[in-house]
Amino acid sequence: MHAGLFRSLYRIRRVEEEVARVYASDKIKSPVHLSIGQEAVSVGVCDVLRTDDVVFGTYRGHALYLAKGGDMSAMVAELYGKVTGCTRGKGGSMHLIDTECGVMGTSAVVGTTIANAAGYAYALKVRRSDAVVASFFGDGATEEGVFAETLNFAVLKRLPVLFVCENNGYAIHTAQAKRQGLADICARARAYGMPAERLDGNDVLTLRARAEAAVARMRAGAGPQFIEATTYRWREHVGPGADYHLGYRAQAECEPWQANDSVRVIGELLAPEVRSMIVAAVEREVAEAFAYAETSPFPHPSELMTDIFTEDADELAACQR
Ligand SMILES: Cc1ncc(C[n+]2csc(CCOP(=O)(O)OP(=O)(O)O)c2C)c(N)n1
Ligand SMILES: [Mg+2]
Repeated sequence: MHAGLFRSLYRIRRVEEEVARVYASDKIKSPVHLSIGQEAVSVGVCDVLRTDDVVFGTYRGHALYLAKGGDMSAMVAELYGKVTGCTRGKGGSMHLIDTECGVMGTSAVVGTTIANAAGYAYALKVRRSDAVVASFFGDGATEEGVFAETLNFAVLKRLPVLFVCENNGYAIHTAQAKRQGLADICARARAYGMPAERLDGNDVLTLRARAEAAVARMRAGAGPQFIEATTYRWREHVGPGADYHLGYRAQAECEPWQANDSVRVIGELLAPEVRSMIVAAVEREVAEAFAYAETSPFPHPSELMTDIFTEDADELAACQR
């Protein structure tokens, strides 16, 4: 189990470090919201999900997409805007999807996928499936109306949704305590009638165990469950660099998180030769993913008007003119 968790954590860390490294070249045609430092939340939860369980997430979605089994080459090609990307180069970093392995979508619009997750869970319930849905969102998303409405509905209908709040303490540059009258997200979840627990988002083993228990309860029909994972974003809100010079947070705040880095902690549980083999395989995979993105073509201009949602033939014809 430790080897699998380390592999999953390390490949997310390394591909994002590469994204950050090549970003200045302007080959990546998309804003990037990096998960570096937050990987363990996606990895701990997704490790207990089946392929037919699904996840919905946010623009900070590289970790979730990869942890749930999304194809790395298709992700990097998507960031490059290439036709081999997971949305054929049309979505970019903020709109990753791989339905084959249950990554149903991520969105730039804060809070939207919380309701999408409940809708999918409702469909599962109607079909009497025992699959479950995990909905990932940030602490800022809990201030959106859709959060309140969805939690209420999920409890009412006993929907199999595991709500996972990745609480990194900030929405862009504003700390949680400056935004929330009651800075206790679990208390708000409990008020709607679901069990909720706050966990250390660096502690991938505890997260995994608690997610496993929550998923088992949902498969048995217990209805929605809530995990708040405390974590920390090491890089700037959007972009490849650090942002401590902006003054809204101090670098010292990050140091305890870095000292307890989940990638290193889990890696140290492995025999050195096992760790080296995983590291070498991941380095190859990352290099191949970037080579694939570099050499893939851009979409043909004729794709500009494909995959557009309109049932109105006149409107479509107008778009194509
Ligand atoms: C509906 C909506 N409102 C505002 C924004 C602008 N916005 C983009 S990211 C963000 C912060 C969200 O913070 P959080 O949910 O904590 O996620 P994090 O970026 O910390 O992962 C905001 C307000 C948006 N994209 N969508
Ligand atoms: Mg946040």
